[in-house]
Amino acid sequence: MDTYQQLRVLAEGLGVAGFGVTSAEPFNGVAETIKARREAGLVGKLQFTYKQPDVAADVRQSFAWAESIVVVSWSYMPAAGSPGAPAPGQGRIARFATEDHYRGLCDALTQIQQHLVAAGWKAEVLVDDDRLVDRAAAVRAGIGWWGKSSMVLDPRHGPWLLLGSVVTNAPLPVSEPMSRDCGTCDACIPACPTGAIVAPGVLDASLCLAHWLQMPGTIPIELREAVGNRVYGCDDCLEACPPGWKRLVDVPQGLGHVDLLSLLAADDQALLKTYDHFYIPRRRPRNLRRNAIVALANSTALARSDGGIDADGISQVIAVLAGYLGHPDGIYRSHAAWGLGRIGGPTAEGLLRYQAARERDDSVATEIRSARANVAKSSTVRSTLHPGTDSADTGSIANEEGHR
Ligand code: B12
Ligand code: SF4
Ligand code: SF4
Repeated sequence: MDTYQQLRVLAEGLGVAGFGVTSAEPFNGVAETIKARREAGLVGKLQFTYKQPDVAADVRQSFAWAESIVVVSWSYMPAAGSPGAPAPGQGRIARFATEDHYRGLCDALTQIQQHLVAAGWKAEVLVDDDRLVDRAAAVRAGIGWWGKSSMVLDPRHGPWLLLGSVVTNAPLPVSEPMSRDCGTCDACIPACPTGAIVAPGVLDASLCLAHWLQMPGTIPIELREAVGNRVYGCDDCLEACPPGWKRLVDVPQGLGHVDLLSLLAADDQALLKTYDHFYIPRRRPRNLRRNAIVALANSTALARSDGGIDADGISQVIAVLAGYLGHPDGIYRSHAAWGLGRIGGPTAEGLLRYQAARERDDSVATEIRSARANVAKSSTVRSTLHPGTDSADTGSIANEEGHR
């Protein structure tokens, strides 16, 4: 068996979904596309491959000796399961992160690397690395095709794939790209809750929820309702993708749920331990709590409107948000203010009024004003449509102050 065959047999034995090889030549048009998207304002706050597009589109700039790129895909379904119906107070984690699904992929890549090194070649593993656009390598190595959602998919697994590569100086035979595309399907485009797929294959990351849930700072106010109960990642464009539907049946239900109140009560150390496999900038789980605040408010507001939560449940949520409204960190205060505005009711209004009088940070003060306007709007709508519905929420500010 030649080296290519040995690697293929090894990879398949390790359970990869797809295996292919491409040359280490630069990826035509990729650096230009990234630059054009940056210019057009489509990349949000992304760094990663967007930092140095010429490097990410040409592995030889990082590994001058590179001849070939061995690419594998790894399917995380059915292991990642399905979240099932949303429940009040429960957040959702996208399937690729329900556990560390990269582990199997990285183990397989490491064994491929070790095999090459043992045979006397140089080899480096690259996964989610700023020095390689993984999808460009996968498409050229014939692992799948570039979907209109911008995901790489294959006919057997749909888009439920993670991708990784081993760059080597071994001169391996290259695979043919797949002769498939999405055809007339465009199901992922309307499935996106924020309209982030602005044209086939073109993602506006500044509208993508997966992007905002990873990034530090403020989640744009106009996207927060669309965040729904998501805490990390978003799967809507993947779930809409017909080639992946067969992977959604007969999977364990109820995975990827997180109890939002517990998450918000946990300390940094506990969060870093539980969510070690998430991308957590500077190892500060602040984004995770910020996301959980937004998810908790959305989940409570929805449950309240369909009677899925009682007055005690609402008081418990408001008490937690009140704690974050008094937090020294302005990011928590602004998102908690928004959350209280989203839930509404006299207690929320009282808390917001109380904090408005003390707030020294202009951007948080603006958020509090807009949250109070939301409370006013929602109570007008509630009392018009359902007279008396605010009566369950009779808590006073004095009650809530005990929780700060
Ligand atoms: C930055 C990044 C993100 C950003 C931006 C995503 C993006 N679309 O670029 C954010 C944070 C939003 C993100 C989200 C997700 N990501 Co991400 N992400 C990356 C990262 C680090 C770089 C991606 C990159 O360089 N993009 C550059 C741009 C230019 O590429 P592109 O958008 O695909 O553009 C190409 C297409 O538009 C195509 N094209 C051009 N014209 C046309 C026309 C048509 C008709 C078509 C079909 C295509 C097409 O050519 C362009 C390139 O030249 C990679 C890891 C890596 N190092 O590569 C992971 C990676 C892409 N992410 C991954 C995953 C799993 C996700 C999520 C599914 C996670 C989740 N569930 O929340 C979502 C999916 C969102 C989506 N629809 O893409 C996987 C994707 C695997 C796969 N099967 O494709 C990767 C490869 C990580 C990995 N190692 O497995 N991600
Ligand atoms: S990940 Fe979610 S927000 Fe991003 S493009 Fe897909 S459906 Fe839209
Ligand atoms: S939903 Fe349809 S158009 Fe979108 S990536 Fe999947 S197959 Fe392609």
